[in-house]
Amino acid sequence: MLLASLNPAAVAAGADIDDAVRIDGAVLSRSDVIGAATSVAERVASARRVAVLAKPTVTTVLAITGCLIAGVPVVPVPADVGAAERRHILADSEAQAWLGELPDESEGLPHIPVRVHARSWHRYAEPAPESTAIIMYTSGTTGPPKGVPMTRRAIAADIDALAAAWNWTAQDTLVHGLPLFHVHGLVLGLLGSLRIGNRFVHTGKPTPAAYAEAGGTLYFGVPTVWSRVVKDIDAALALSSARLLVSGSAPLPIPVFDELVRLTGHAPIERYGSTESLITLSTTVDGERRPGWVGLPLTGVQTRLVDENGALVPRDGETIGQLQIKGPMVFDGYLNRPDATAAAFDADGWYRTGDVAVIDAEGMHRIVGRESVDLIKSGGFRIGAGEIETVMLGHPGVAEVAVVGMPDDDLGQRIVAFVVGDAEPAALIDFVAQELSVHKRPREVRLVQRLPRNAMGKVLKKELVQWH
Ligand code: MLC
Ligand code: AMP
Repeated sequence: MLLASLNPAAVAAGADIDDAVRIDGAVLSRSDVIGAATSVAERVASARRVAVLAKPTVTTVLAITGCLIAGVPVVPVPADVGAAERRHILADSEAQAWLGELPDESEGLPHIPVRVHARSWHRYAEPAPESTAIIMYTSGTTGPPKGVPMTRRAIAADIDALAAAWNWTAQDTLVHGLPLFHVHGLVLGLLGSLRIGNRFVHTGKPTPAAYAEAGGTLYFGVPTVWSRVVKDIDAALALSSARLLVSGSAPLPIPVFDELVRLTGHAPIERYGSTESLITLSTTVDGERRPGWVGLPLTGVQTRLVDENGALVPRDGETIGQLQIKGPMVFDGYLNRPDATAAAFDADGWYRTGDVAVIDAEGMHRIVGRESVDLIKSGGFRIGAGEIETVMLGHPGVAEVAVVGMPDDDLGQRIVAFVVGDAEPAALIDFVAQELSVHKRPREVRLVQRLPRNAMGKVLKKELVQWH
């Protein structure tokens, strides 16, 4: 069973807990989750695919869990989604209805409400391991986000591998305040908890104070969260009673790692992954936790480094290569995108992560960066420069635009748009927020006379980052 802790027979026989899920001021027992989510399952069972506006609420938890019980693929839509991105996700995924909360504009789809207090004790057969559980949208360097179908088998394999690496058990209380429309918050945080059977606390926002108050044993955060925690001494001290602090989704700066050790007494666990591959590398509960390094392959994972010609690169801890991965959690291909799928795998089935890394003789991995400057990580969100540029070029005040990720102490990278034109910067930022999503809007728009270009007319983005 994918969501193993939601086993109706075991819960009826006494394996219930009063506080399986805490979110948005509500507390659900394990039998509440089973009863209410099964009631959702009954309502969606005939749908082919449904969309869920994934705000951090009980409704979202029950909607997604209900789809997993019924075996209906669910499309989590970013809680802060804008119009163009919403239209794209709905059209591409062919979702047939909105389940749970409705967005501002339903795009003509029918609505299936989630009744938080309804209960059903119908028993569903477990869907096939190869069936699609979730279709999650993620940005590439160009074009609109691509759908990544995730099988139940991949999700189960990933959670089990992480449980082994972290000694994650039903005795844990897992705390995070991350979005429920990405791998980190949804697949690891929520589904991981419902599989393993630990208590799950969602703090709404991942603020240091909320983390400090939650009294967890296991905490998940993106590096921005941890860098804010170490600036809040009281919150950091409160986390010393935890068992494990885990960082992922973007590089954890070494000074933040060191400050966490100093203030909480915990060297954070670092782990690495992506929407396509789920989590594949991690340091372990009883192994070395080396600042700047993301650890060893999880159970079943193989990795290799290659150069531009596909030749293997030595594992000497110094030579940089393109990171490729195989493993039971890696996806099979993008939805409706055979071209992108073909580009993502080599002839032997290795997934090209797009990251460059080094591996040392012990098998420890360090992520050096991305192959492309056009894939930005800001606050742990993956954002395609091309996607923002396309939207901005649709604004009448923009003649040319180049979007880059500038180094930022808090966010890792900050989205900055260089624009040739006469648009008003604040209006342009709002325009992107309305079309794509709030977390994809540039932090800054800089109006310039011209963009630096090479002889072929291509914008020199690395120069743009360095000049400014
Ligand atoms: C933001 N603000 C702006 C702005 N951008 N104001 C004007 N112009 C802009 N361009 C405002 C916000 O609305 C907010 O206002 C305030 O500034 C602070 O915003 P912020 O700096 O963005 O902070 P916050 O909202 O707290 O977001 C930081 C964060 C968030 C860390 C909480 O980035 C986050 O949730 N990241 C998690 C991403 C994630 O889960 N990634 C996992 C991908 S899966 P106000 O008024 O609201 O305060 C993956 C796989 C793996 O990667 O390996 O895990
Ligand atoms: P996403 O699809 O949003 O999960 O983003 C995946 C990308 O995030 C990876 O390809 C990496 O570039 C980056 N990433 C994830 N975890 C880490 C990490 N621990 N260190 C550095 N980069 C990371």
